[in-house]
Amino acid sequence: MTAEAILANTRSLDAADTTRDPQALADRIIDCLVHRIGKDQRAAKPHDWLTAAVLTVRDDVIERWMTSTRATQASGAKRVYYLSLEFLIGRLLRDAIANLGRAEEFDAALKLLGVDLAMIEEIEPDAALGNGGLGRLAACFMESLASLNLPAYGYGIRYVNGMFRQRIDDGWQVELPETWLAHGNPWEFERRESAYIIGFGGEVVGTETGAVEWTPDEKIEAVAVDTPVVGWRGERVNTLRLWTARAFDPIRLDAFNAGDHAGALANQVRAETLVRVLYPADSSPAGHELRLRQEYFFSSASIQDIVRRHVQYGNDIRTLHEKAAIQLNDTHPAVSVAELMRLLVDHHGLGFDEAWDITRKTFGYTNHTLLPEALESWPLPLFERLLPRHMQIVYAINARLLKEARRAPGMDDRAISAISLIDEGGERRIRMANLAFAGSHSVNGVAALHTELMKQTVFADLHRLYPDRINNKTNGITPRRWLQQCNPGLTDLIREAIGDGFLDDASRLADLRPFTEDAAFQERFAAIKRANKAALSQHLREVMGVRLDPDALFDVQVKRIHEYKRQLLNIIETVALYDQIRNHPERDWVPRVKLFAGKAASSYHNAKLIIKLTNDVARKINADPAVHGLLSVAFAPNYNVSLAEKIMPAADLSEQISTAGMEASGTGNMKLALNGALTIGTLDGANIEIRDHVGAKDIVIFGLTADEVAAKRADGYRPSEVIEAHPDLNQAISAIETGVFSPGEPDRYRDLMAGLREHDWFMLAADFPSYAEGQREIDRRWTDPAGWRAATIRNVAGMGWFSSDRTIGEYAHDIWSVR
Ligand code: 26V
Repeated sequence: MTAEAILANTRSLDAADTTRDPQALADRIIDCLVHRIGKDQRAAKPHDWLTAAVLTVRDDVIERWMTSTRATQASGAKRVYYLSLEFLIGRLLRDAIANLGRAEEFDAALKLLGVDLAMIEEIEPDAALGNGGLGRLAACFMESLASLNLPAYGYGIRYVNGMFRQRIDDGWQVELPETWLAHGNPWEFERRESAYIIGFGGEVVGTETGAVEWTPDEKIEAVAVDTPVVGWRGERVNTLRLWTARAFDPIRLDAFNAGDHAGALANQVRAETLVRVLYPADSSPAGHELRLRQEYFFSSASIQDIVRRHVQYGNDIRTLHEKAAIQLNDTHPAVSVAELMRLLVDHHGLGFDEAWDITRKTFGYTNHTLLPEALESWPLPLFERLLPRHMQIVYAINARLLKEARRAPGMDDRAISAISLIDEGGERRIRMANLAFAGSHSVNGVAALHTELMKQTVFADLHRLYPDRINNKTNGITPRRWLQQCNPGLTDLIREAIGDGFLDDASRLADLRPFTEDAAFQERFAAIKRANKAALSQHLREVMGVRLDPDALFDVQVKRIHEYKRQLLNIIETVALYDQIRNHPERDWVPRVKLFAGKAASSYHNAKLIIKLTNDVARKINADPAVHGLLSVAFAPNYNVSLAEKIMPAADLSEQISTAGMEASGTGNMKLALNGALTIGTLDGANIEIRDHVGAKDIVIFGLTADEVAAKRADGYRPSEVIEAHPDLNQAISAIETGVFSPGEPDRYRDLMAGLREHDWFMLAADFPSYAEGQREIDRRWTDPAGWRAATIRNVAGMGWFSSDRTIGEYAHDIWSVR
């Protein structure tokens, strides 16, 4: 069949395969329940209904999936491969049925069976195979790739335990294992036929022919597990391929028969350990051997799979870059560069130079952070012990790179050592960012400012050597999940106003602009926000017992807990506000709910202390009748994609208050603004571009710029002077450090506050006065409801550009050269 015929076939499927009759769909669900789950309708538990619904929709998805795959095969089109150690996909049922345009039909069918769709959606496990922004971006990208009808595969690891579940015990974070696979996973397909051997350790020897042979002393099998990714309107279904591990030699019978039962199964345990946990940190690499093993395991399996597919379709290995574009999501898969070189040279007999040329044309690398502690590097002895052949390849790449650098004008010894793949200062380490940079034809940042800072800081010398390589691709979010699915009320209102074209082309949201001053539209817009806030309040009342007044201003900061994100700035300002309200009860205070949520890396002491402080502050403020109805504070436990889907539509104010220069982009900032929150933020990451798109008067910007932060640091910043000059700030810090919020343990926050007074690395004190002023500006705007509503509607109208469809369109055109 020709590609056109296959595509035509896909279209005709639209009409053929989907029942639009709820009764017929209900019959199919029952059929699944009986024949595939083995349950009678009366005995079925909520989980059985969920599985039956998933299997039913999955059957329809499979047809499209196969058609998509066949069409790509037949056309010989170039494929995109997105390699990421994290995919924070969340729940999939609503996503699938909404993208197929069948949500109402499923709702009606389940109703006929006495089952509430919303209820079964709520019990679907939230697949949290990621930490935060980087992982969620990968998930949004997968959805946009399918929606833009681009043939793409995501490659990652099928962690048995994803992100930990966070419980708050007496205000402290407690980490519990998340068992998302406890009831099985009806979305996935294990592909035993797609398995690869992954080697570790051993020896490398030269053979008589001059070739090199690596004999690993440990082998683990990587087995593919596929999940379909449904694009908008179901046009294309792509594959998320996650690797699981199996022992190459699962049981050693000799050991077993000799009575060493544990020893006999050691290989299996070792293999399972590899995919057991997601590293629950988003900075400060632990430098653990297991993490490097994970990185190589998934890189090798993915690269082997990509090369096999290329060759299997009859292509010459020398044309790999014409048929495959591989994007490295941060440096976590950077060892893929050496792995592809190994396959090209050792297995396919290419010369080093030719292999290097193909490798560079194939890879692109995305950087997601400039934080020095998050830049990965591996101790050379560890790398060499685990991957001896790759070590040789890294040396060879480095020799070439440094030769080129030495020939370039103006490269002194300092520049050469900064460019080197090997950090020679102290214990020798391999710099994964330099390897990824050297091995790629494109290196991109994730927001305009971040990309500029990449050129000036971490990659300054590499950028001088390769001035055309760094480019910017500002992040985006999928408007299907982050507007249509999470905020159906607002979606319906927008559809009524401007039609539903905005779901295909988010830039059409700009058509909302004529409605900004329309009183009737404003009323309905506000009523939807009010309803979303009431729903969130109800949810938080059920999960944590708090009562939040939906008529108060919902001020939210939801993201990973990190000092650079400055949750502490928000808390200290909350304490200062609390003081002011008590000192001036006669003033007209705007009732506020301060909502926080986010996880702290388990080893990150200060981040965990900030969670405790938030809860200590919440307890005192919420119990104080003097501020009752005016100020309340809540820390919602276990922030994940599903909770984000409830919070984004209910927020009035979005806190994006990182120290300028430190947040690469942010994507929560986009989700909140798209759902009609105003932003209070610094000129950092994508906040700058959000300001440009929504208009400077509809965002509250405060604080130092990135340049000013750098200049202040260079000048010798003295936070104690700033603190003493601002009595509000000083008083709030004093209250916290003397135990006003922790009477049972008055010294609990002494060191944390001393850190502020002494060095304040994140410049919280420097930004406090303008932040507090920004918050009072927010209060003034809130007291003009029509003005507030107009501003939030203009925010929604301006956010179309932040669709991940736009971002992926740019990657496709500028980096991958795919249609
Ligand atoms: C580093 C490490 C170090 C080893 C342990 C595991 C681990 C996991 C992740 C990372 C890097 C995290 C970088 C990251 O998440 N960056 C965020 O990327 C978002 C998407 O581009 C962006 O919006 C955020 O601003 C940025 O912080």
